[in-house]
Amino acid sequence: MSQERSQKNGPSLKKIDFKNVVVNKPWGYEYLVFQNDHVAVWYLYLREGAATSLHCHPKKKTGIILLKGEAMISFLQDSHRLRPLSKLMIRPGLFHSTRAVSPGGIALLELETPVDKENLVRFEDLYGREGKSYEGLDQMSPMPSDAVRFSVPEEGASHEYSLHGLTLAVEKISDLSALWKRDPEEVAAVLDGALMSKGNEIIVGPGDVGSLASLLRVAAMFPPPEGLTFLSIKAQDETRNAAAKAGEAAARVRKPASIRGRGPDLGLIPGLPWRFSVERTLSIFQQTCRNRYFEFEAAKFYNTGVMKMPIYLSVGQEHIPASIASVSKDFLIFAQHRGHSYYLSFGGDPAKLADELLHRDSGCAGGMGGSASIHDPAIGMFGHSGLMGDQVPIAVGAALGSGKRVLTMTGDASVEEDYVFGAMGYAATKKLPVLFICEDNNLSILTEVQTRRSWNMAEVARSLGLAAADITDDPWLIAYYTEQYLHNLPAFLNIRTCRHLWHAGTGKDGEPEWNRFELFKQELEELKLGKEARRIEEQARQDMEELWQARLQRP
Ligand SMILES: Cc1ncc(C[n+]2csc(CCOP(=O)(O)OP(=O)(O)O)c2C)c(N)n1
Ligand SMILES: [Mg+2]
Repeated sequence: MSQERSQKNGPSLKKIDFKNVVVNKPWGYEYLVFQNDHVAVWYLYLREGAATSLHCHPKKKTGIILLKGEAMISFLQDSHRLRPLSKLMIRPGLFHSTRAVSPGGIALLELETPVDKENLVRFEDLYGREGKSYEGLDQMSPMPSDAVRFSVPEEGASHEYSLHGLTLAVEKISDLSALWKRDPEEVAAVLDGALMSKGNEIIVGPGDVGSLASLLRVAAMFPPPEGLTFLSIKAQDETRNAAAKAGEAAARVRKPASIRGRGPDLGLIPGLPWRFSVERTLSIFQQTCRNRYFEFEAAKFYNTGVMKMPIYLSVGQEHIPASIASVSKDFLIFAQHRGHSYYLSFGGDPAKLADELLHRDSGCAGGMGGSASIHDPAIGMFGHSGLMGDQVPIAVGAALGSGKRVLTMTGDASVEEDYVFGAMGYAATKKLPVLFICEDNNLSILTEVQTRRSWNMAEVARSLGLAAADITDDPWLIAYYTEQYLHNLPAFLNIRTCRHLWHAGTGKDGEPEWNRFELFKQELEELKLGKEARRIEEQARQDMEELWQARLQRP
């Protein structure tokens, strides 16, 4: 294999002296900053929006330290957002890709152990390099004179470097106890020496990256027999102050999750949006926008009098099914009167929904259901009868009879019906695969929850034996719970939300308690996805405007 590769790419990589070259990549560049017999340290720069291939090193472990900008690191199944000075270890064989998500691009250090540039398997690549090996000589240029190069100091001394508002130091030390006075948040990466077990096995060795505090904790019990050479990284004071200010600003926007009760923060998990991939976040937002603008267009035409039946719009709540459907669309669906966004999110055809509201034969229920009874066997969605809450026992019966996974949605009022409790209890007893969603907009037409009942539905569901949570309508939080609960059905999710328009019809009673659509967009700005979000919203608005125009032009 390596012979074949050296024939195609020129000399074997083992013969190239990486100390003197910069390797140009389609995403930016990288160069070697340090190498000894155990570990190679590379400096990588990625342009904004660029990404490394989804690749692995079957025989190498990789330590990553983010120095500048915000990165998204993706694995086969999940992604994590990183900010400086994030650090992580990637085991041999783990596929990963790093993407620059901040405007100035990102800079990072990668530690590879053992040193072997040929040990690379590319799986997916934005630049057509799938299955190809490391770059050849034609991609290399001379190292610039200002490039950082680490060198190892004398015992007890350190060599310091300044980079991206950080101080990096290579230190050689035999007695680590002197380091206890230092900031525990410093990053430490071992370059030489190791912490050894009593049985003489390496516990922490070259290429391992972590916090200085954890290194010292382990070293107190398992000291390095030969001392350590390690790289330490800490923020310079001005950088630290700027980060602290940014943190305070973020904390002002977001109240702590400990605030219980109805509100936009109930049950929020700090940092959750950063754990979602950009693609997934944007697809939830896109579906939300399509649902929302479908409703706005429907409202416009309702106001002209072309629709003869009442309309139940989901504006303010339209992102809830979008979030649930981002986890799985594999459900039979039993919603109630406020069901347009369920139909659209779970794969319903918007043209058929518009036709249904216009009472046409071509509607999803042949024009006979209307807004309150959206029905389409094509996507496994069953129309509501009008008797509040009766969709719940019917949904449980469907799960029992079909063995399929079922989603049933109620409001905070319909969930109060006695047959809902019996059906939930039966689902718990028979362990039926039903996800019960309550869109708790605090209103039964105009009557608030607190004037109707003193109990909490999530507690009732828990007492019946279901997994249950009472949360705000944050889109990431809904997706998170849906994902958790899919492995633990039956389960109940009470989602506190706000209806922005009248119970039936298109009027407005005033400002909603909170505006989740605006909060969603604010969070997207914080995630640096504002530009993409604006494009998606505008596209959805246009699509829905055109769709409704086209429906109305038909006879
Ligand atoms: C058994 C029954 N009682 C009363 C009604 C009249 N009704 C229709 S919708 C509604 C309020 C529904 O509130 P909720 O379930 O919270 O859903 P939301 O409209 O808030 O989305 C009521 C009282 C009904 N259709 N069925
Ligand atoms: Mg309600």
